[in-house]
Amino acid sequence: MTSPYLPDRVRVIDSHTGGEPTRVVLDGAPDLGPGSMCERSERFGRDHDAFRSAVINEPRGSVAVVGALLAKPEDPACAIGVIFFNNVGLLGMCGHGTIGLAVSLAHAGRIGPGHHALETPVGRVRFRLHEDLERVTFENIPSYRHERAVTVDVPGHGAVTGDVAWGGNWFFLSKDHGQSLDLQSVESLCKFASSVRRVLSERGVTGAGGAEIDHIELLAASDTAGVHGRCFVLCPGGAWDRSPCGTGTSAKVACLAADGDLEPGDRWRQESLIGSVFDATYRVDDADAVIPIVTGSAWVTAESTLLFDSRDPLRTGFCS
Ligand code: PYC
Repeated sequence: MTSPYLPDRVRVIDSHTGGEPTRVVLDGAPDLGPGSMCERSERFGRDHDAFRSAVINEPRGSVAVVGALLAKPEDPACAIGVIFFNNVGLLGMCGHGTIGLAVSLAHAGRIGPGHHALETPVGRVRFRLHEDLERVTFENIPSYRHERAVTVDVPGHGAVTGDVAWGGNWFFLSKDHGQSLDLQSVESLCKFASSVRRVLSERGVTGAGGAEIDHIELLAASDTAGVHGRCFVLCPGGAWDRSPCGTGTSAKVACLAADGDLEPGDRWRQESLIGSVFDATYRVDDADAVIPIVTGSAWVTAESTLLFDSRDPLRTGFCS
């Protein structure tokens, strides 16, 4: 058996977007060979899981961190290619990660303010880094509601109704959950949302083409002036999103648009459990698809070199 690819050192830049961390891998990434970003992402997931885990998991990372692996874009319209990953696997797209990536690349002197295009495994994402080098506005991939008002019976809770929507990841979005969306309740929110996810899977409720719904988004009204909604998002590896979740905000915008509750250009401001806010709107493209446009801010928290000593029994990380 060949030993997994893991260099001795990997340089990273860490940031947080509304409290949710992103770790951009600057060097030391495995060679993923030729092909589309989607093919290379599959190769990364299949052949380099040890690298993913080593960079993102404890003891060098945590369950909340999302990694961004830079990869040469295939799409000539894109100057940057990226594969997002987390504590348990890969993400199609990541909104807070896109904002963190943009601010981190600016910090590293690789991009300046202005318009850029990013190739992700699920499509092209355009973004604008604002002059303050903190704010980023990204235009997500086409987002849509797949199923409206799906009701499942969650043991110990009863009927829970929500929509299934795509915003770059698959979401079940519910306003009808009976939970209190505050920081003190985070443990019970995680348990509740995990039960919802399990029941959806058991009942065969999926995204398009049988795709697993791996994000659960609970929504409520916000008490903050000028903010339209508050959310809790459970991510695939059991972590909760400290930010308002860029792909989750996109999925919400797609549902609002489908219900006729948000017109193109109107604003939807969504806050997280810790009060960080994403400002969203959308446009309709030539194919009549909803293109969510999301703005948030990120700050760099560290420039570091991760060290992987071959004698360290935990060099490939662990997930608690
Ligand atoms: O911001 O899209 C997002 C996201 C997905 C998972 C964690 N954050």
